[in-house]
Amino acid sequence: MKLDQHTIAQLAEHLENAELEAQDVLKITDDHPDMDWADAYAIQDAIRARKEGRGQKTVGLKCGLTSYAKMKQMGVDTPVFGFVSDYMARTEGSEIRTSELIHPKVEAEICVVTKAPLQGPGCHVGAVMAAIDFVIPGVEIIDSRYRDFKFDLKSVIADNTSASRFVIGGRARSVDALDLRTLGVVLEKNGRIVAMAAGAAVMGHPAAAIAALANHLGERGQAIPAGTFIMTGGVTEAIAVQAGDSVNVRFQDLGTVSMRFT
Ligand code: 0L1
Ligand code: MG
Repeated sequence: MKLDQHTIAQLAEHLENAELEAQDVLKITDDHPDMDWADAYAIQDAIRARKEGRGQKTVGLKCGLTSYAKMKQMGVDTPVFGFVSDYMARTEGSEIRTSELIHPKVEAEICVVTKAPLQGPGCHVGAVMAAIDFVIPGVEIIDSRYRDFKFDLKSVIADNTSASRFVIGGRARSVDALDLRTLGVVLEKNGRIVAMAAGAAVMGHPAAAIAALANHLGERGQAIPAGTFIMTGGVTEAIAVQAGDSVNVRFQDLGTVSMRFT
């Protein structure tokens, strides 16, 4: 690691304040060009500790930049990992207040809840499939804290991978009843189709994103506990939204997830 504990704590406070006050900031690598991947995740961990210290529960893990469309949109080739907190959750059909956000975008995501622990290294799609309790559709609302979405991967990781809000809807199904690779997703904004994809857009198989998460955590001596809610990453590129927009995402065999931005 290149940053000391004091700097990590300062950067965590800086980025969390940007999130909570909906104020954009410049990417942190401008002032800390030498920071490494461990520093980036340490800042994210410090943000998580700040939230948990205030009593906010961590309610899930997220994989980001896992689809080829999303990687192309952001010009990267590596997935990133973050967490979601209880206050970020919204129910199906909710109104999402844009005044609390900077420049939100929506992502359609195949999500799961696990029934067994997953431990890397060496975690693979088969191990993940055996550990999935059920599959449920979701929409993530990302909101990078960086001005004009100008960032690099380390800055994004430190910023908890732009996590902001998420909506779970539709219906939960057993993984045995689904083919996650061919599961179709159609994203509509204001009644018009703006993006579509199948589950295989996420690293060839959404379970591969979860295996990558388990292997990432395994390198840090951590595992994914049983009962964890996991978002596998947007199947298409992220779609910008603003007040007045309504979003409806149809997931094959899993129903619909809807929300309105006010
Ligand atoms: O969920 C995600 O795919 C995170 C992406 C982070 C970069 C962005 O804000 O687009
Ligand atoms: Mg996402």
